[in-house]
Amino acid sequence: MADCIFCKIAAGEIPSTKVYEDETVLAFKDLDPQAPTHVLIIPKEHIASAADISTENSAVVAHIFEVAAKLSRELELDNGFRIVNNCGEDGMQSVQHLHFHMLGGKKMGWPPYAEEK
Ligand code: DGP
Repeated sequence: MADCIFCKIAAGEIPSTKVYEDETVLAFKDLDPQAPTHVLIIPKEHIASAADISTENSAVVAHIFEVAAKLSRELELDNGFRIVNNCGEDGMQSVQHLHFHMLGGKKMGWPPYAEEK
């Protein structure tokens, strides 16, 4: 997608601090980290959000979780981590290219939402 910032990062047109890359997936450090370790894992293919995952494109999502498990060892998140996907307006998704936040290095709060139900 021509005007998608994460497509541009995947294509190397916008710089990022990469922590993992293969043919279908890229992981890089979040610009605005919310934990000592905060990595974004994205498919290189443009998928707008979790609401657009289908039988045709879901294999990359399984691969993203394999990559997350590998990264958890490399990034020494032995005590655990959290994977977050924000989807759509109510989910507070700000970049319209599917991405999974991988957060670790501290004890997380729960529940994750700040507003009243
Ligand atoms: P979300 O709210 O779930 O759509 O999260 C988008 C995340 O993307 C947010 O934590 C900040 C991060 N981000 C936005 N633009 C850039 C960028 O150009 N580079 C990097 N590394 N991260 C970005």
